[in-house]
Amino acid sequence: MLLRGRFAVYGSRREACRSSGFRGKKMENKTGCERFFEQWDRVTDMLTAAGSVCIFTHTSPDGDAIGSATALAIALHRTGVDARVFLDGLPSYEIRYLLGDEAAGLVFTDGTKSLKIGKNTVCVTVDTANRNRLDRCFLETLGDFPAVVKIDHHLPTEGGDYADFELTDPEWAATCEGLFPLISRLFDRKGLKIDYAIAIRLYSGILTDTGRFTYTNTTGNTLRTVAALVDITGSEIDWVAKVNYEYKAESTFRLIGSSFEKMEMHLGGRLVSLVLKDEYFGQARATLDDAGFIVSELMKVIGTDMALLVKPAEIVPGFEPRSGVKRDFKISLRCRPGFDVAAVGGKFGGGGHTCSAGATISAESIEEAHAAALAECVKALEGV
Ligand SMILES: [Mn+2]
Repeated sequence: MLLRGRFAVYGSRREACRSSGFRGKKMENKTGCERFFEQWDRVTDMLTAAGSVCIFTHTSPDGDAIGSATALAIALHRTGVDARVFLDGLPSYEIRYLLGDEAAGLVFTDGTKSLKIGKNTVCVTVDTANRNRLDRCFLETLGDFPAVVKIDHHLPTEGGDYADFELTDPEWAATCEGLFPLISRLFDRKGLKIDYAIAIRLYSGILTDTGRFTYTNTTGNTLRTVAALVDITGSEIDWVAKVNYEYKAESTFRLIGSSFEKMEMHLGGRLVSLVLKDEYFGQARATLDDAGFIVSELMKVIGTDMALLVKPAEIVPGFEPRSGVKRDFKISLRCRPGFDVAAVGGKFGGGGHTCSAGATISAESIEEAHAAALAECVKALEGV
């Protein structure tokens, strides 16, 4: 019943047929839009016919990842499809509201424990550019699905062609921006209307992936999409921005207190870096969740072109480096437009967007990981 074979439709600024793919009501180029929708119709027919649909997203999921996964699960569920989202653990606390209400019965946070793959179970990944961005436990199951569908907005990267069906457009500011016309199309065909539960999730994904509409990925289409979503949700959605950006746990403030004074400036202030050692978390009674927003704060220092944050992949209280024993450290990178931190992350097997990226570095000490990442940042800034 399910069709094997690669049916990728990429978006690209250079491809005329895609550049006007989803321009809301102003579709300048019908051919590109029709091609994309034809692919989507084919995919949704397959999903409807499938026994069940498993939705995965990337590791350390953000608002767009969880927003798009849960919005799609609810939408498919409404059309009578048994769709579930599988996560390897809970996402960070500020986006956990996306798992509530109508999504509650559709999301499983215990990795592959509840995952059952039948011969007609289709996998859909959202917001996941390449295979390695998936949690390892899900990566190993990809080959067991009769078909894999990818819906994404990242630029094509190495390891990105893991799906049988692909709907990718790098002009979408968020996967949620692309899901709005896709779900609208599906619902039109079924006589359904997008409601609050779906709209609030798509809004959350777009809000967070555009940094509250401040990043350069915010286009006219992004704002038209948001306008259509707010028509559905109503304007009483100020809480979404507050929950995502303003409210912080007490431990977060304590972590800021014990760490920010250790901030280092390099290249005359163009590069700012901060190393979050295990003991800072201990002193603040903080978790890695508390550090999630700090790299964006570093970019607020006037004169900064690039920011680097280094933290342990897991906190080890009382850690003492030992020669020859390595552990994992995570680097988070941000930069102003005109620079490319995705390339810096790529040097360490990571990646992301041009101005927002990350990677994991295996090293004996956090200082060693910091030095390695710093050297690549300096090269990127000096254009070496
Ligand atoms: Mn995204």
